Amino acid sequence: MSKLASEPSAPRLIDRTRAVLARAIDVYQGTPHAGRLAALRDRLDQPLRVAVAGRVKAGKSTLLNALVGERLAPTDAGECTRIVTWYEDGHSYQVRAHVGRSQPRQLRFTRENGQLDIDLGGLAAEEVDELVVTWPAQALRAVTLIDTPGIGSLSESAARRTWDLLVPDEEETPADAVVYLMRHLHAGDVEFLRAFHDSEVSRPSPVNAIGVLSRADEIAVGRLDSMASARRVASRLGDDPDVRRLVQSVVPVAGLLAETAVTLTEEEVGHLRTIADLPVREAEELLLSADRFVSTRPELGLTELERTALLARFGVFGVRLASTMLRRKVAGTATELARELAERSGLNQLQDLLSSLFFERRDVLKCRSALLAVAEVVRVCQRQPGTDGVSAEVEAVVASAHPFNELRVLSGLRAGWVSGKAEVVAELERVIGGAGGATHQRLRLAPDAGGAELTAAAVDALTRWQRRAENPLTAYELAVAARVAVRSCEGMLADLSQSTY
Ligand SMILES: Nc1nc2c(ncn2[C@@H]2O[C@H](COP(=O)(O)OP(=O)(O)OP(=O)(O)O)[C@@H](O)[C@H]2O)c(=O)[nH]1
Ligand SMILES: [Mg+2]
Repeated sequence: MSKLASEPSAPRLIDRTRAVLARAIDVYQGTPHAGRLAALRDRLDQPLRVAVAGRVKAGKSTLLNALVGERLAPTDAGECTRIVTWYEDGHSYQVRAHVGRSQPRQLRFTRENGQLDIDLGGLAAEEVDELVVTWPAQALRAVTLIDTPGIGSLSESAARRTWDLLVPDEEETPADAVVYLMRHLHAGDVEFLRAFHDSEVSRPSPVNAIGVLSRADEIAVGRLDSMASARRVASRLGDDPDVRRLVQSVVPVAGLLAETAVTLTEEEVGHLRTIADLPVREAEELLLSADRFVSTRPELGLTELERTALLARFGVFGVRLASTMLRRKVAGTATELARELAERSGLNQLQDLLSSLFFERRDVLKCRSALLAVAEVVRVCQRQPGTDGVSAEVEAVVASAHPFNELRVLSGLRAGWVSGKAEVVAELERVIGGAGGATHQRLRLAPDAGGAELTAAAVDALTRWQRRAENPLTAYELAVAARVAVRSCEGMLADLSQSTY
């Protein structure tokens, strides 16, 4: 990541958060909260925790696999889909089950066709609080991913676990951010997201949630233009005021295709070539439906088993798209095909969004989680001497840290509390980091923009926002937001003056 991509004021916030934690650890030494506070301090140095949530069978585990680049999360009907499962980076491969307060148990696992299969060793899914899969994987270095059982699932206890993980009654939220999958928006989704955002630092806040319109290939029943339809639906959802209040953005992703793209095998490409070699019309007829694809043209050279396997990995849309791309020579090799499919599945766009909205803001999101948790300890420990001091420090950081002010303005904009001319509001949202925290994103410049260009644009923006902040005709809320934008511009200029080009 370039130097400019960091949050201008994040280091100060993280230092202040560390200081609050150090004081809290001191004050609550010897109390039952000491361990939890030490864990919170350590968490600041650990990867960001992102949960993948949504209704039953929304495609959560499949999408998680696409993000990791391996088929680790189970996507069948097995027991493990009902257990909250953490996927974290580490030096060795291991799976541990957390059961009550006892020591985590090591579990045995196997891999078949790239798919991880965990043996619960006689434990029932209901007994297990969570599974932790440690897996050396590049994608997990920056982020720990948490797979959750579907909300609204048949098993109430499984749904309850997801709820407890994301919206706990007492403890801190274990996840710093959430990718929320929706197939189409459901009343239950809105309720869930509201509860997730119901917290002190910014209420309600779309800052730590991204919406994914999942299983996007199914929206136009697998037709080749499915992704274009899905993009239209996602953009409508993203403009819906109810949705804008809850998630930052909604992107369509065909998760199954994405998962297959990142784990594509030469054998699968060989099978697709058999279909690509057919005359166009014959291939189209064969792919009219899943049934037809499996049971007609026995002379094709693909067994029923192979065809079923292709459908399970690609879906009808994926088989159609991939075979068309091979036929039209858009992709010649397995590597090229994988790249094209990943792009068209929407995976790359989601990854860009995760990078600019979550990873570049990771310090702010982690500090937010940590301070919320300390505030909770303070709330339940009113009698412990020193509590007042800790409480005052938490409040001071939460109220004054610039990144939190940016988040607050962002929430205000999303909730419609701050309003103004459309282009002014759009610029405000960008300047305070709503489209990503990097300087070029805030100034709407190309990623390779040079220092002089960035500086000139930052100075312009500073002047504009100073004028708006000071103009007596500016509405009160917008003037407050404009002062935050001024501070963001000053932060960018301070960063730019320290960067070397
Ligand atoms: N066509 C299509 N099928 C998908 C997609 N994503 C997932 N599926 C299929 O939908 C089923 C459920 O997928 P999962 O990834 O297990 O969904 P989940 O949300 O994790 O399900 P639970 O954990 O049981 O709630 C599987 O059969 C997947 O192959 C997609 O993008 N397109
Ligand atoms: Mg699942």
